[in-house]
Amino acid sequence: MTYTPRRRTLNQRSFIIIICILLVLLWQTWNKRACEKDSEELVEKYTSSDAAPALAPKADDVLPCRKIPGAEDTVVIIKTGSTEFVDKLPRHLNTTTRCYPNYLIFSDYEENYEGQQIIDALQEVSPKIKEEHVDFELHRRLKERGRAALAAEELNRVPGDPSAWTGHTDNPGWKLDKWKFLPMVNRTLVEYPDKKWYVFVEADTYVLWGSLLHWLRSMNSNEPHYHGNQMAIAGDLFAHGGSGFVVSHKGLRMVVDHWYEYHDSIEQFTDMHWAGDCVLGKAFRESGVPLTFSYPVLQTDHPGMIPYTGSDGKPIGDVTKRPWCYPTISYHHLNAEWVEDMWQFEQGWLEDKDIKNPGFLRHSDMFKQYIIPRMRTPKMDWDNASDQNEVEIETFEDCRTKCHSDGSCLQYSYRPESKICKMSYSPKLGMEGEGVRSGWILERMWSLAENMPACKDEGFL
Ligand SMILES: *[C@@H]1O[C@H](CO)[C@@H](O)[C@H](O)[C@H]1NC(C)=O
Ligand SMILES: *[C@@H]1O[C@H](CO)[C@@H](O)[C@H](O)[C@H]1NC(C)=O
Ligand SMILES: CC(=O)N[C@H]1CO[C@H](CO)[C@@H](O)[C@@H]1O
Repeated sequence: MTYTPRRRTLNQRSFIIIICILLVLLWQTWNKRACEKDSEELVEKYTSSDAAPALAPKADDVLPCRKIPGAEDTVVIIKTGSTEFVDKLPRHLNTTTRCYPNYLIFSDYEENYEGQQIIDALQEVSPKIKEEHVDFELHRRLKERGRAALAAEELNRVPGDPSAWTGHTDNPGWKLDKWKFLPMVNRTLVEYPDKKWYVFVEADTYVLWGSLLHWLRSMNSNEPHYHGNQMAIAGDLFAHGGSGFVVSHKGLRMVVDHWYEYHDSIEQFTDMHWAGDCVLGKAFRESGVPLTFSYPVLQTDHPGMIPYTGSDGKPIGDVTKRPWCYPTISYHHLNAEWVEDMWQFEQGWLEDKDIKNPGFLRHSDMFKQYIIPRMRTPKMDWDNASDQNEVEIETFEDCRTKCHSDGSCLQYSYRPESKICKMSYSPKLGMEGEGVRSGWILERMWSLAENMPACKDEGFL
């Protein structure tokens, strides 16, 4: 099958649909965003901020992923923060960034980390704000004393702690985050003034590089493009930062010009706002760069949490937006182990491909090639996201039997402490979850995959 990428236009019918989606998104946003934004944490193992001499580039040009057409024309920009840095960034440096001929890393503290230059995204914020604003307390501390300045409670996260995946707005790293976006975008154009595509991600985002480049090859970077997973806060549409967003050269130029002109008022708006990706989205709109809605190609969530079907196990009602049929490019909320796992998977996927045209992955491919093989039965300390038909039962085995005897049950989870058995009619891999044991019925997963109605012309957006 070949897919002709098509651009979405807003006719009246889809306008009504979009309004509905917006209302739902707005609701979700207010409910979730406040506590969902990336947590910024640090593990004690961080040792020093001593600048190491720059290392010679690693021999990465042998990796097939570097040779996919379009790689040279694309810059990946990773935004992180000092409080989550050690937990999340090093893994990217030995996996994902090895595939990127061009990339930049922005944080809230400038340093040379094992040969990797980290840019302080806040460098261009107005001096008065940096010196006086309460949000910059952490930034001032870092500047003065380096990472040793991070307080114990800013470091006390255990890797894999699920609560850390949902973030907390009182984290000083989070308060700084919203200020990073426009200066980062501005600096990116300074560092790479003539690339075609700029892809902005966070340290817990995973991008399927082959799929991404396939998508970019179908678009014209001389047009103003800003593609992202659409969200709205108080009527301002924007691309969700954690899902990653894509900007063409033309689009970047336009927003940077806008920033140059409206620097002060944008900073004032940033001060009143809490979401930097939203502030940036507004700047894109005001500079004349439209947002292209990119759900479900770009995802806000973890690969284990993608809803491949409705909660009843049936194909999702809105057949024009079944993730099942769409290409997939990004996921969010991945810890370092997942980043590595996805990267290894993608390298394997590329292995037997023609590197000049490796094609792309759909969500349905991911389900069959990535998700099902990881549903190894049963897993301890793993929450399979089963959430239906809760019952109290004596043992894990009883829970398993109960699921098997219900023809629609696909998976189950058991919490020995509370003796709660949960089942689910929709397939999800889930993720790490302490004190939960999970199981899946693989034959049923496979037959669900085989019985999905054929896809139509879902392509890139
Ligand atoms: C990356 O580093 C981690 C931690 O040191 C290691 O476990 C992993 O095997 C490395 N991955 C690759 C692809 O080199
Ligand atoms: C954007 O970057 C340029 C080049 O470094 C710099 O001169 C300019 O001040 C920056 N713009 C703003 C608004 O900070
Ligand atoms: C990841 C996830 O959604 N897990 C759900 C699975 O079930 C537990 C209860 O066992 C829920 O609290 C979780 O939300």
